[in-house]
Amino acid sequence: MTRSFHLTVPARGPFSPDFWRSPLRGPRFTAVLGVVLLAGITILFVTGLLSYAAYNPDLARVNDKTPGKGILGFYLFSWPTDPHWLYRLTQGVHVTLGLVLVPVLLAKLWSVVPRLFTLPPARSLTHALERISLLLLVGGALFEFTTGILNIQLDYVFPGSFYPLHFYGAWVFFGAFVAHAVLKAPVAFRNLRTMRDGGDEEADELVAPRPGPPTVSRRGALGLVGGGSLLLFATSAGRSFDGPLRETAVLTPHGGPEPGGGPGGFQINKTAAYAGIRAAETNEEAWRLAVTGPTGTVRLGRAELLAMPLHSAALPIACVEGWSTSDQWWRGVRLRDLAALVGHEEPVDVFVESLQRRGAFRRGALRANQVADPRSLLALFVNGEELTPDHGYPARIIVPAAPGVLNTKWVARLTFGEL
Ligand SMILES: Nc1nc2c(c(=O)[nH]1)N[C@H]1C(S)=C(S)[C@@H](COP(=O)(O)O)O[C@H]1N2
Ligand SMILES: [Mo]
Repeated sequence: MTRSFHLTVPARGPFSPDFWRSPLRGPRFTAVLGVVLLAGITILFVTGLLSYAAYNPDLARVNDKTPGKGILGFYLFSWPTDPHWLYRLTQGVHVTLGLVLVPVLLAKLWSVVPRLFTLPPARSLTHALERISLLLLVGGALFEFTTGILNIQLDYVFPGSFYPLHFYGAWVFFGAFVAHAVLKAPVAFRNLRTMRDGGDEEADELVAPRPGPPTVSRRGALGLVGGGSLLLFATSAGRSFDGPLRETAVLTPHGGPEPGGGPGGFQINKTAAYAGIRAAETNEEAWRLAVTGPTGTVRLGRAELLAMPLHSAALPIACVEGWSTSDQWWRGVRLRDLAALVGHEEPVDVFVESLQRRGAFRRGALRANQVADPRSLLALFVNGEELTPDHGYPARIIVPAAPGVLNTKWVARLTFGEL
């Protein structure tokens, strides 16, 4: 009588339905949280893919070396330079929404945890497949949220490897998420409809057979989750603004040290000291910018750059970590003028190298459409004064709508057209 084996042996501990007593659990509670996650995680996935495209990962393996991203990079496109706040928006949404969804995700996992303990582990092949996909779903969610939060909180715990981890993880997670949504969305929406119409809750294995006394109503529990999300929003959204609003972002570090006041008084990511930039290599006598193109290499000191036509552009810094500044007034030489100086009249890519010798951001590459934009500058001034050492003196890149990481500071060399 093997067939009835699991029915006759009483299940113990978390495997027993009686172990889970909360009267909150049920298909409706799970459905509300599930529908919020359906919308939220879809936005996270799309803005995440956009962020990856904005990073220009297919540029000569300079910006990103994720191996085998080939197939997964099928959608990559030239990131536009308009509107100039585009990355500020998409990445602000990605990071802020990711934080705000944490209480919803935790509540959702809590609401379905009894399902982890069903016996027998698999009733059939389809049931086995469904459970494996759930492992990928739960594991993928925990992995993506953890790596994302570590990246913004602890300042690149896995420098360089964060991108491939978060990128591959996102595809595994989203694959499992889509399968799960296709299977469960009809049930979830049916439950929400009967709830709206005041009908009874269906019998479901999520409902505790012998529930304990309630300590909080379902509405109250959802309120707690929503309150938690609101609190996270209120303490992190300020990272996308300057001035007093940024002070409200108490939960999340916003880049490097406090920037202080004055023209350079906006967020600093890595200081010159941290990057190992010495004044002896940036002063007027020592510093020469090397610009290379088909006609050869020219070396320009600051005085020669100042003698070229100077242009201004109001542009923000928008970091992959989700923080951003409002528009700052940059002034400097157009990248396309520097390209023309070494023989490129047509738009071309550029490879940018910094004086910085260590760290992930000492070099980067920009696409032709970014070089061509008249607002893309090798900036020498910000907000009416010389760049401060921490903002990249003697010269830095600033490009509209590009992620902050591409705005290389302390530029030493520009190589046009060889990517
Ligand atoms: N050489 C160099 N350039 C760099 C960085 C760096 O660490 N080294 N950080 C980048 C990143 S990640 C960001 S968000 C911006 C921050 O610029 P800011 O410090 O002037 O705000 O600079 C970028 N340029
Ligand atoms: Mo950044």
